[in-house]
Amino acid sequence: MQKIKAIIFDLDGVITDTAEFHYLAWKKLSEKLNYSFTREFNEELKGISRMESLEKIIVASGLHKRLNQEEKLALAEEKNNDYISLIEGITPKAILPGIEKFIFQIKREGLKIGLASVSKNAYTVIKRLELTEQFDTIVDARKIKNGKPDPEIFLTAARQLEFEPIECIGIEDAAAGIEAIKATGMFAVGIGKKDILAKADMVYENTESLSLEEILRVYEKQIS
Ligand code: B16
Ligand code: MG
Repeated sequence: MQKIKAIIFDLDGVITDTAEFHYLAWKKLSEKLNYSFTREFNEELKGISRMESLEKIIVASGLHKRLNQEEKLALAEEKNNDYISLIEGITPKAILPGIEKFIFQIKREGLKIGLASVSKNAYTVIKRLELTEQFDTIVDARKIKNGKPDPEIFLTAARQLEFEPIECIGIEDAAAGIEAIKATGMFAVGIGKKDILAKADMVYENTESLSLEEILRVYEKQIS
C-alpha cells in the first residue's frame, strides 16, 4: 500500500485568513476603477498571481484596452501596498483554528510539511505567524514560472521534499489550487464550499474540522 510521506499546504485561506485581506485590497482597487467587485468574482482570483488577478479585474471592468503595461503595474503595486498594510499586524493569533493541532498530528506521524503559495508575500506572512520552522520546504512565487492551476508549484514542493506526488497530500481553499494538486496526481483536500471545490477528493468546511486520521483513512480507501 502507498504510504503518505508529506502534507503540502496552501497559505492564503488555509493556514491564515489572508484570503480575506486579498479580497479587501482588490475590492478597494476595483471601487477606484468603478467596478463592482463581488465575493463570487473574488473566488476566481484565489490562488492565481497578482498580475493575473489584475488582468481579470480590468477585463471584467472593460478597462483592459485603455491601460498600458506601466499603468497596470502601478495598479498592482497599489493593491499590494494596501495588502501589505493589512497584513502588518498579523501575529500567531491569526493562524486559523485547528491548524496548529493539525501540524502537531502531522509531525507526530513523522510526515514532512511543505508550503506551496503563489504569493510574493508568503515568507513575510509565515514569519509573522512564527511558523517558518515548521516547514521542511517552502515554494513561493519566486521559485516557479507558472501559477495555479498549473501543477508546477505542488510538483516543485514534492521534488524539494524528495517524494513522488502520489506520496503527498495537498490542501487548498481555491478551485485553481485543487486543480493544480489534482494535475500532479496528489490527493487533494479542500477547505471551503463543496460546490466550489468539486474536484477535491474530500472537502472540509473549515480548518477546525481537519483530521489527519480521517484524511489518511479516505486516501487509503481510495487507492485500495
Ligand atoms: P501576492 P496562495 C495566492 O496565495 C492568493 O490566493 C491569491 O489571491 C494572490 O493573488 C496570490 O497569492 C498572489 O499574492 O499578491 O501576495 O503575490 O493561495 O497560493 O497562498
Ligand atoms: Mg489559498
